[in-house]
Amino acid sequence: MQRIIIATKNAHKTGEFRAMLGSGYEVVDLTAFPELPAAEETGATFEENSAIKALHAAARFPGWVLADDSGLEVDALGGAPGVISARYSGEGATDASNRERLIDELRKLEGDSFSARFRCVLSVAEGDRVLGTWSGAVEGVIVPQERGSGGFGYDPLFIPNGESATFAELPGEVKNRLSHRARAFAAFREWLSACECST
Ligand code: ITT
Repeated sequence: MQRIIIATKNAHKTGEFRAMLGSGYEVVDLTAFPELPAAEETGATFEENSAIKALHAAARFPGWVLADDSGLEVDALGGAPGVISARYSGEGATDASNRERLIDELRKLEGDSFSARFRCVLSVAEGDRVLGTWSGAVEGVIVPQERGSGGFGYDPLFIPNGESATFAELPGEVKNRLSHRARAFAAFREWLSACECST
């Protein structure tokens, strides 16, 4: 069985990668290494933070590591929360407190649905080198009331274009087909199958 290290402490992301990879892979994330300090996400873009996380883990583990930096951009908020999606509500932020802040910000505006997209940038690093970077996005709208209990993060507020349900209401298989992460991951897999290398 092939082993893949995902440089994340977000078990929801790992679960989605595990589902997208299918059987045949042993997927390990950083929750298995609680002593490992978190990478400092000081980048101004998803690309920079994805590379920071991949290199931070690759310095500590042999072989390849895959990192995911992702977030939500709401047009009416000038692209916020963007790269600070995980920390939108400040110190001690949780998914619930971040959603609450987003709803508060949107209630200050006119309208009841707001164009938005999720973005994901994946990086693979080995040692001190980033071997590749792949991006994916999914367009949709944000509604300012929570719907559904699946997924994580902003999923209960996000309806992807072409659907009438939020990512938290849609089955996981649907999210894992349409999502920003699925799209970035498909690009990564295409690269993987073209390059004569293995993890
Ligand atoms: P790691 O850095 O350990 O990977 P993290 O959750 O802090 O975990 P990010 O810095 O990439 O990861 O922040 C991503 C945030 O964007 C995440 O906490 C969610 O709030 C949001 N997000 C990303 N992908 C999402 C998705 O598929 N569904 C809902 N929200 C998502």
